[in-house]
Amino acid sequence: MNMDIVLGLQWGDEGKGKFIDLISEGYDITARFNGGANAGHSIERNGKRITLKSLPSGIFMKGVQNVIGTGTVLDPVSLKREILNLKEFDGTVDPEQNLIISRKTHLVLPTHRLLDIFMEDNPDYTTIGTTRNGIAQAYSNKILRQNVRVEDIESPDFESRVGHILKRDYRLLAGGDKVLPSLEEISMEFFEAIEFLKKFIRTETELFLNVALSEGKRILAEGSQAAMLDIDHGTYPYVTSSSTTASGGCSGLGISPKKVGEIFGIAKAYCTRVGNGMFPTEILDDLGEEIRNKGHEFGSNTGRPRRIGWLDLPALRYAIMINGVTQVILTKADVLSGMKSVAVCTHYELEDGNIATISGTLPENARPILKQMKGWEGDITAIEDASVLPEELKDFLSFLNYELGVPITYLSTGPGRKEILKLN
Ligand code: 2SA
Ligand code: MG
Repeated sequence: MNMDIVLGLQWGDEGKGKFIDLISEGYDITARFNGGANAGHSIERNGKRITLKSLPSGIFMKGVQNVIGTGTVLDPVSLKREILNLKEFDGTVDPEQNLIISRKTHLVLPTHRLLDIFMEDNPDYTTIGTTRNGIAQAYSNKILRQNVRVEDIESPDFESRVGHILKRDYRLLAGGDKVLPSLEEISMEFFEAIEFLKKFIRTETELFLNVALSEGKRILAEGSQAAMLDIDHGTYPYVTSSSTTASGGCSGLGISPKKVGEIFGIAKAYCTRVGNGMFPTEILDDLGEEIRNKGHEFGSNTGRPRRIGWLDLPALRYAIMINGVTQVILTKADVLSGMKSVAVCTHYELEDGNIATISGTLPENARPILKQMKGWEGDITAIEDASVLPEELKDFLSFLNYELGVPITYLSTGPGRKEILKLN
């Protein structure tokens, strides 16, 4: 059996949660391979919405095992809050039975979060526009080989090791002008959350997942953030600190690339981005505001307004290339309904007169070239048969199919759980 991967192709918030929710019934295991509490995967249950942060989307399903993989970073305080919230939202969920955490996952410490805020607000550092969850600080301490992992919580010297790191970090933080919570306060909250974490299964998930594959079980790897936020291949430095791409799925879970099956790439019919960084097709006038409001484009955890832009084909082709995407899922076309025309960036014109049709960065002084396409009218959310979609939307889809060279297999037609159409 193979592992399939779902990932975002733009700057996040493409609607990964909804698609995963649709297909996860066909899988035995869903697994997170990157990121942590910075993610926000929105899922609808019984007409109500919930945003998952560190938990995989199959957590609602009894028969599905949910893995928090080695490539993620885990904030015990945030996880505790997330699980308690989830139980309140749906009394039937039981993560003690169907959540499996990698022993090798690195922990996010309370000072990682405080250092993230400190660096974001300090003019001596580049402001990235992070979610302020301490993600970069946890990953960088992992790379420095100075951090603690889930397996360490059983060690008799865990408290003293963490205590040492917290004290050391507090000395760094003392240089800032922020009023800090007391060390005792954050330590207590952290160690209480560690006790809570002990209720859940912790194991060598590499082994668990590979054995599962050999037994014919189906795994869905669930990417967080998106290709253009990848630490290596994204728009550095305005990226997150993990490997968000398909190869990150393999390294983050310990699965061979030979065992990967489908790679589902999720893209919105327009683009959004939160945080700083290049955004060639950004719409800076009232239209951007209109799309933001219509599409509810605000950070699902932080509430930050998302920047809006036209669909960027050079960036999308690049994301499809580096991920080896086999199917594209297009979301939020309904948000553009009723517009007279819809634009798509087909290529960039470079300063030297050359053009770029595929690019992971906007070269200095390049100009995005927009193609105007006829917009579509009417409410498409109720449509259950692709053949009756408005002709202009069909043209838009065929244009994208042709330009991307990968089939668009699903079209999300509205925010609701069922509002998604299988194409062909
Ligand atoms: P971080 O916190 O260190 O990972 O931030 C670094 C950059 O990565 C971006 N980033 C995101 N972009 C979109 N959505 C994200 N998740 C949440 C959501 C965000 C929220 O689903 O809405 O609630 O605001 C996410 N996580 C990280 C971030 O904006 C920085 O550009
Ligand atoms: Mg999100």
